[in-house]
Amino acid sequence: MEEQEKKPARIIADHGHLQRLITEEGECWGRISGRMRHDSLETSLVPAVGDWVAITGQPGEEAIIHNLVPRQSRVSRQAAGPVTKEQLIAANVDTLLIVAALNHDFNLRRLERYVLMAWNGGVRPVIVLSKSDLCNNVEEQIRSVEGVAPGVEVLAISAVEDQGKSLLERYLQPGLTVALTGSSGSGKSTLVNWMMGEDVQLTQSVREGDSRGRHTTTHREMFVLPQGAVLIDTPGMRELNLWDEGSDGLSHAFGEIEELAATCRFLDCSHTREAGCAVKEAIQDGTLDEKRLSNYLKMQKELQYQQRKEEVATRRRTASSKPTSSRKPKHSRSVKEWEEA
Ligand SMILES: Nc1nc2c(ncn2[C@@H]2O[C@H](COP(=O)(O)OP(=O)(O)OP(=O)(O)O)[C@@H](O)[C@H]2O)c(=O)[nH]1
Ligand SMILES: [Zn+2]
Repeated sequence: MEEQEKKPARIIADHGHLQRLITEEGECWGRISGRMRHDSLETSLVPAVGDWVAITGQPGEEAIIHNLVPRQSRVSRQAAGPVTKEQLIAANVDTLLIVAALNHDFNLRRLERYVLMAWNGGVRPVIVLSKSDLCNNVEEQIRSVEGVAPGVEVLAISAVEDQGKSLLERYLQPGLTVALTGSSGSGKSTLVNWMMGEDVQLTQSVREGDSRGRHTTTHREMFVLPQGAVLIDTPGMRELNLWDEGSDGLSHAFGEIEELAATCRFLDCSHTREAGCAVKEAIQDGTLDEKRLSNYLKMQKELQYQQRKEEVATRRRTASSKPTSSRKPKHSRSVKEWEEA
């Protein structure tokens, strides 16, 4: 058989056995080649939304996906369930827009977790406080969020009053990819429609008036914005268990705590009861919030736990030569409903 020329494509939706692709010639469906599927058992490299791939096929036909281009960055969490593995939410993302509504008591600890997820995957986080029209102390709220996200831009917008769009422009230039995340009801779909300048995504208020119910509505995942950037609207997350591929997100997200920790008297200080603990001193003199420290310690523990589980799995795999897909942790842990925490 004649060797077909491979062409680049990007995955715009993941339907499991079929992938929706965008190519130079337009959109088409694609299927992962048998070879690639076989290899993915070893590598866990399964294409996700945002991935660049090499395909063959004629326009108008179903394409075959042969290779995955190495990822520049990733938005990912730990998959729910007993097996320690990554769940990739979006690949090749420049900026993660973390949306939180100003009319609710937004949870600073949850924002810290989203920020850490971004840094862990090599993605720049930006916090977008939505519905500013429903809040009368916007500046104060921005300051309090900035306090838990050093080095992260925090901005306020209102889609209803068309406020703040210009603040987002720098993340929306051609060639860039932005992803959207945040709690249900924070205004993500409204933000997509507002940025697109037309109703492309169904918002909660529309869905509620829809007799077919919210679960039957289709949800598009990728858009090309008028500004030129590609926008990925990620599916809602009820829980966010962290995943780190070694990007050291903690030192990005909690840099000031790690700097303090470096000056503790003991190298292995746990910052709980040791003498000469600079972190505890900072809490006593009010420069560090105790809740921020405990969230840091909690997430650090989660990531260490992930690492240990992976090490155990690797050792077992080498012992039994099992494929990656059957990596089992020593102990399984039920996932928390962190949204409600
Ligand atoms: N006042 C005001 N309401 C808004 C604004 N943006 C969104 N809303 C309302 O907030 C509600 C939730 O908005 P959605 O855009 O559906 O929220 P979502 O984050 O996409 O929700 P999920 O799809 O469930 O994840 C809707 O009733 C919107 O009309 C805003 O800027 N101001
Ligand atoms: Zn200490």
